[in-house]
Amino acid sequence: MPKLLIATSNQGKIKELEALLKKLDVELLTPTQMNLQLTVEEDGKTYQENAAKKALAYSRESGWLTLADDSGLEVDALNGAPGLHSARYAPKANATDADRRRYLLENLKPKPRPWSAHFHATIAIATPQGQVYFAEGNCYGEILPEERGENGFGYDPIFYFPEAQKTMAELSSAEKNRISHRAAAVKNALHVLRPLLSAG
Ligand code: ITT
Repeated sequence: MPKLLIATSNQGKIKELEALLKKLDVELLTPTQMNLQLTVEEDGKTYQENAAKKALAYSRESGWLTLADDSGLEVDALNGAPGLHSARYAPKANATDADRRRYLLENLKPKPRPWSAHFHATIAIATPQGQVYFAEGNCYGEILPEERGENGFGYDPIFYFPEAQKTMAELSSAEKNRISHRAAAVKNALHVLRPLLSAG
């Protein structure tokens, strides 16, 4: 069976990507399973640059076809922040997801509602030969002033998805995996992934 390394240290992403890639005939590898601990500096100016950096670093190190995800939350009233910096968006060191949600709400407080926003995901697929392919996905909604729901990760408890009338954290994982930015990006990546895996 062909193998695909998922180049992320974010457990929430791993869980979602495992479910989203289940229909492919592929054995998924994780950095932990492979004892890979790489530090990739995410200093790119775009999601593509950061996703490519992660995918190429892990692919080079492991020798396997590798998929990385660079994603973020873009809030219109904050001119697209936290965006590329979503994972590091909080003034204090060692901040948690909860700290980042609190900080975002503090910054939004003076702004008039509704606080429209979208999640973005860029997936990069790197081959051991060093080629990189990209796929993108978005999910549109609104930031709520208080948290709702226990599922998901990151900004999910404050991201309201109007079509379901629920926050991302109130959706089941199966529901989130039907509508999320990551689901859309994976869907767009399949036409590249399938031939790469069967050529593998
Ligand atoms: P890797 O780089 O190891 O993949 P990371 O968490 O640092 O893990 P990113 O640099 O891509 O990944 O940062 C994405 C951040 O955007 C993530 O940490 C969350 O804060 C937020 N985010 C992305 N997708 C999300 C989702 O589906 N739900 C909630 N928050 C999300």
